[in-house]
Amino acid sequence: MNIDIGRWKHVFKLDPDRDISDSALERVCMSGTDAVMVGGTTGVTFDNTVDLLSRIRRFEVPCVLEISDHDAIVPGFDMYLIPVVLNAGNPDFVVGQHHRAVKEYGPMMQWDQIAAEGYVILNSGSSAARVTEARTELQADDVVAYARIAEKLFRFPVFYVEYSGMFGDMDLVKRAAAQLERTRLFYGGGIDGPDKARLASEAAHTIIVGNAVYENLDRALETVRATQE
Ligand code: 1GP
Repeated sequence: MNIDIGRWKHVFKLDPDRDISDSALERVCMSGTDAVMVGGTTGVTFDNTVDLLSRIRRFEVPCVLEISDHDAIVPGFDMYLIPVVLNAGNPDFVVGQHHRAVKEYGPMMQWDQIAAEGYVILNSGSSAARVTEARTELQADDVVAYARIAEKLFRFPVFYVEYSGMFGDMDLVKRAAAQLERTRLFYGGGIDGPDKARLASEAAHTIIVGNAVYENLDRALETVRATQE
């Protein structure tokens, strides 16, 4: 499948470590979202990732894997997104894990299916911040600088502003997005219904909805239409 992340406005992120019923998964996959991203911070294994992929594959929606653990790299996704956490305190999340993965799988990697995401994690209370030891005390200027680094220095196709678990500062997101010419700004965190989806879509190029799928599916599904208005 030909994947064009430059056209995505809305993505659902599903966590292989969380339960989702067949009927809920069907509604997510048939929602009109641009893609389903599989990813999580903890408890992601090869087995639960394969299981979720095979269930999503009953539908036509593009399905991409955001790799968080190199033991859970599963073939068969349409694309692979590799986070590079620009504000990680632990250098393992900047390039260490990537080095180990490429050392092991380098010869068989299909680079045209792989894209890096320059991440900035801003919710200090999130597991992503804890695991990566992210330096979350950042001002808008800091995030703008990271956006420039992501696009101008590293030429990453994606700059991901991650507030996982809380709704973030949309002015900051807007300022970061305004720096970007080609790199796509993904925003994720606390989008629990159409109102926040609308606000986030006005600030970011692409919005990511995760937790709401598990907390209130009806409202999560309403976020798709909110990005298309
Ligand atoms: C998490 O950015 C995503 O990686 C989505 O965040 O779970 O808060 O929607 P939420």
